[in-house]
Formats: sequence, structure tokens, C-alpha cells
Amino acid sequence: MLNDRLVSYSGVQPSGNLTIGNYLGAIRNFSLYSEKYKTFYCVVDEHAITVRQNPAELRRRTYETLALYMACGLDPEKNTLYVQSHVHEHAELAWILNCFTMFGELSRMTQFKDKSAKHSDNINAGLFTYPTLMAADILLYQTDVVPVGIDQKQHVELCRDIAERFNQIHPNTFTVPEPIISQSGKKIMSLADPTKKMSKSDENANAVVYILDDKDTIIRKFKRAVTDSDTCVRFAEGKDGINNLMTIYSCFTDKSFEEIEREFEGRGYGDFKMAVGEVCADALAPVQAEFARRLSDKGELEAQMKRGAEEASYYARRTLGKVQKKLGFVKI
Ligand code: AQP
Repeated sequence: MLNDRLVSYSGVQPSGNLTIGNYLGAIRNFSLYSEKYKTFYCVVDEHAITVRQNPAELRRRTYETLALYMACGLDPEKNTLYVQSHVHEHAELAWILNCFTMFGELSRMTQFKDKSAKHSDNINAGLFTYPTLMAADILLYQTDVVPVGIDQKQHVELCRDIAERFNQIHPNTFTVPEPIISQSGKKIMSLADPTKKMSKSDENANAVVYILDDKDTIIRKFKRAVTDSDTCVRFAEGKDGINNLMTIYSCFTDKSFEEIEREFEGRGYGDFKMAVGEVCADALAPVQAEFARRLSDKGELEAQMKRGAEEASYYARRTLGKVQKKLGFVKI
């Protein structure tokens, strides 16, 4: 809570081109909080370097992610939109929180296990302590709710444990946040392997629908999506591919699974895949048009980065100052 207003905080890594998983599981839901909450949405570039990034691409994607936030309906007048590395308090609080986080807790994080298996040549300390930086992001703003996809729930739960541990030793320091997981798009799966999460860093571009894919590409990717040997569109155990396509269709149309089953009764998978591609492309078209408009004005994006960083720094400084005082750091 800040100045008697509830706070919503979330972030996205500019670690690849954003996917419909990032959109349906997270970004699309951010604007639900813009009216009633004080909202902070961050482009978390410091998290992205836990995996090697090409500097030019990281820079480009940082601009793009900010432009996408706005294209997805986040009005910079109503939301604090900024870049993590512009607010140095994130890294400073993360160090402090590292001293309140246990080795065993970090070792249990699923994302750490997955990413260290995927990047076995670069299991760096940053990858291991990623969740304490994420806890710092959230706790700096006295956050009440964190809208995320289900893969990030474990990290928000650890953030709660860290906040509670700190508060026990130094009472009334942090608000303890709640993860908010949207039921419908909480985990969109890969089109090539529907037992695996759709990820922006997937090497197989056909497994992933990017927010900025054009209509033909989107339809082609859905046509190729892995399904099963059955022909009936229904949500059932063992039909991971169809379940995923039904979830995506439901997210874009607001139709229930029963309605979708009725709509496609007696029709084959081909028709259904085409329909999923159509609704997805149609929903993304206005986002893409607004994205192009925002991205073309680099000066305005930089001005927004500056405004956002100034707004965020004001609150971040306040919390970090309070934490440092409680710890006994000398102020000069
Ligand atoms: N497939 C998904 N379904 C639903 N939600 C998803 N999110 C990510 N993938 C899906 C949510 O998007 C937000 C931003 O994610 P992130 O950038 O912090 O990193 P991530 O969770 O690691 O996402 P990716 O796409 O898998 O990135 P890479 O490939 O770089 O690791 C989060 O709220 C996340 O839950």
C-alpha cells in the first residue's frame, strides 16, 4: 500500500520477442488494475542478463517491450512504466534480501533447475539469486498484488516468505504481496510440445506465437500445431495439444470449453486450428498497429523511460531508506 492506495507490480524480461503466453498470462491483465491501484510495470532488463544476451538485441527489445506495454493498453499517465536498470535501488535491495534468503530456498526453485539444465555452460550466481532480485522489485513498492503467469507463482511465494522473515526481525517494513494468477491464460503451452510452456527463448519459432507475428504466420503456426490422432474437439486428459488450443481460443473469445465443443461438433481439427489462428490474429492486429506507432517515436519512448524511472525512484528510495535505517546502516 502506498499513500492509502493498493499497489500492483509486475515485470517482463526483454529476453526475446514476447509471446501470446506473456500476453495472455500477464500483460493483458496488467491494465485491469490501472484504475483502482497504484501500478508499476517494469521492463526487467537486469533479470534478462541471467542468461547471455546480445547487447544490441537487448537494447532493441527494451524499447520494444516498453512500446508493447503501451500498445497493450497501459496508459503511461495511469501506470508507472519504466526500465529496471534505471532504478538502482532494485539491485541494492536485492543484495540486502540475499542476506535474508536461504540457500535451500533458492535451490528449490523450479525455474533455476530448468534454466540451469538448459544453460549448463553458464549456471551463474545471478541465475540462482534471480528470485531475490524479483523480491526486491516487488517489495520496493510495498506491493499488494502481483499479476503473473503460473510459472512465476513459486517466486512470488518465496518473496512473501522473505518479506515475512524480514518483518519478523524488523516489524512493519514490507507489505506482504499476493500473486494473482489469471485462471484462463495462466499457462499457454508450446505448439510443438504441448507438455512444455510456451517461452520466448524457445529455439523453435514454430512452437511459439509472437505478439508481433503477422496473420499468415500466426495461421501457419496454428495449422502445424501438434494435436492427437482423435478428431473430436473436446477438453480431456491426454489431449494436451487440443486443450492448449481450446485455452487460447477461449482466452481470445471468452467462450467456455462447453461452448467451444458445441461450436466445433462434427468439424475436424483443420477447421478448429484455422479458427484459433483467425481469432488470435484479429485480436493482436490492433496491438500491433499501436506498437508500430509507439515504436516509431523513439524520443517519446526515452522520455517515458525517464519519467517512469523518476516516479519509480521516488518510492524505491523511500523503502530502501527505511530498510537501511532498520538494518543499522549509517546515514551521512
Ligand atoms: N506460456 C506462458 N503462459 C502464461 N504466462 C506466461 N508467462 C510467460 N510465459 C507464459 C508470464 O509472462 C510474464 C513475463 O515473463 P518473464 O519475461 O518474466 O519470463 P518467463 O516467465 O521466464 O517467460 P518466458 O517467455 O518463458 O521467458 P524466457 O524464455 O526468457 O524464460 C510472467 O508473469 C510469466 O509468468
